[in-house]
Amino acid sequence: MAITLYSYWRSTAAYRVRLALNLKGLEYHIVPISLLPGVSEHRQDAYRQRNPQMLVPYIEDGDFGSGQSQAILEYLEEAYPEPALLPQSTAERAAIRSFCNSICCDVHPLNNLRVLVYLKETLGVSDEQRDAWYAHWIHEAFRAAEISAGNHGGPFLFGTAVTLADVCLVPQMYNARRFKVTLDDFPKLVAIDAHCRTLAAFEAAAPGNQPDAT
Ligand SMILES: N[C@@H](CCC(=O)N[C@@H](CS)C(=O)NCC(=O)O)C(=O)O
Repeated sequence: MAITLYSYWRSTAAYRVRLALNLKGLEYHIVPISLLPGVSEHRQDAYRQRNPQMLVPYIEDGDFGSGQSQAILEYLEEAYPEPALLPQSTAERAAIRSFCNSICCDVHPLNNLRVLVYLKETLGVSDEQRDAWYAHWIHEAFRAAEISAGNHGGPFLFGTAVTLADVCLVPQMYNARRFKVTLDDFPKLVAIDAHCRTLAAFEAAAPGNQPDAT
């Protein structure tokens, strides 16, 4: 079946899905959806008819279609189980999902484009205040992650195999750097991120290597 991913090069949520697709060795076609202010293809009718949530990513796999990166990651794990991005152990799977939620539910929604635009354009906060808001929520989650990062050995977040935890960590690290958040307090996360990015699947998913990167 042909897989199509509606993606934006800088979207951390789309970056997660690109990573999972690459790690599973799946072929897919990218349709770029520009989130650039003034372009906003994700808010236009053509895309809204496909995904009324007006967010990227969105995936189509034959007749199946879904938005929401977490739902897509779980779909891919179930539909294409090999190589697995979750371990066999139920407890470890829960721990990995817990980390993923700390990024995808507790950080990302607070720092999403529409939130940052609302802070600035509707509430009138300065660029400095907006950036402080952004860094604050990153630091909250990364402080917790840094404490447990060494608990499973390395070189990945949960030991010797790449998992969905790394798939969620690396895009958030990219986004933190994009917004110039200091990462000095998180040496273990920095090392894990650097290791992940040596893998070809991560390199191919990187924002700068996407067809719509500018
Ligand atoms: N919970 C969603 C979040 C998706 C999301 O927020 N995508 C961002 C890009 S990373 C987006 O489309 N933003 C458009 C906007 O904020 O208007 C997911 O995990 O897929």
